[in-house]
Amino acid sequence: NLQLIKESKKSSEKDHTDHFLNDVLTGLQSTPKHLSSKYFYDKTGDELFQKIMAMPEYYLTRCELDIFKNKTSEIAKGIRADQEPFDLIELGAGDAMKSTYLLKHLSEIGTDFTYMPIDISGNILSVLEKNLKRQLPAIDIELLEGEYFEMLEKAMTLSSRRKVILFLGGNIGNMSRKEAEKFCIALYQLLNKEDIVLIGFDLKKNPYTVLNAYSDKSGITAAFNLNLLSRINRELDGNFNIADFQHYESYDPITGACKSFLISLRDQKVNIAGQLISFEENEVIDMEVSQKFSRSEIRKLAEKTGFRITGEIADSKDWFIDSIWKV
Ligand code: AVI
Repeated sequence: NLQLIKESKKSSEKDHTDHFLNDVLTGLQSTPKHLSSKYFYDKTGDELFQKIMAMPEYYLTRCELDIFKNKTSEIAKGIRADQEPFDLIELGAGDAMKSTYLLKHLSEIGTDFTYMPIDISGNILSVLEKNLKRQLPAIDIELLEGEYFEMLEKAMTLSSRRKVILFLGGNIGNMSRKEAEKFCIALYQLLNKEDIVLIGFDLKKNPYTVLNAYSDKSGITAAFNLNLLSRINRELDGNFNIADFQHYESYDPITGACKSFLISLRDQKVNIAGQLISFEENEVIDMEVSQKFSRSEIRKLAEKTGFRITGEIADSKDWFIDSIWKV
């Protein structure tokens, strides 16, 4: 009852590198300069993100864990676990630490479902597989290794059962407003009438609480950002001098945008795969947005992209919500 399905050959390692190089050069040749935080997660980045999730300042993971641990039956009700059998698809499942609580509950109440975690990292999927085999040997699992939409399309062809999509962790906050809308519309177009989506949103809260979560004194978030420059050095033959860049975090409590930048500490030229990129002293690279939402902003996003909100589960502090949407 376990299967691994990978991306088709057309997405080979070389294609990934070409894509990465192209995005990096386009981003650094733009004004203002930018890089995509989706590239944060190589092996070192994965490890740094694990450390971030364990930091006392980084409340997001603990809040959503609170929901999955303590409000599991509410989630089960929200996704209509007592109705027809379904495929439970998790986008960017990672080690599935939070969703394991739901899987355990669903199997205890005798739900008929197949768990389909999607992740770009084969490494983390094998960790997940090992954990689940040990903890929940009886559930059906299809591991889907690849990009979200490519694997979602694959999942749609694997069975005709209704789909429940989990998109946890506040990952939607790492998209710009436009990207988030495009993502939701694409999801809406792919899904059918009976399908359900559960999305994790980090709520607007005391601005200091937000800012502190992304500007920790231990410097882990700084290292997480700077690791992308090291990754460019490693994988794209770059020669960034990491000590010449400094992390800067900002939070705008009105728009809810928490943003990460790297500041160039001097005039410098960096070579990436033979291309020279010039930086002025104090010029910044826009690295990441971690968008915070109000409930009305979540409602607008759902309505604008065709969905209907059918439920909402908050943690005990009311800092984070899992919002349940129906097609
Ligand atoms: C994965 N994502 C939801 C994290 C966030 O909170 O935006 C990534 C992160 N960046 C800095 N710290 C954590």
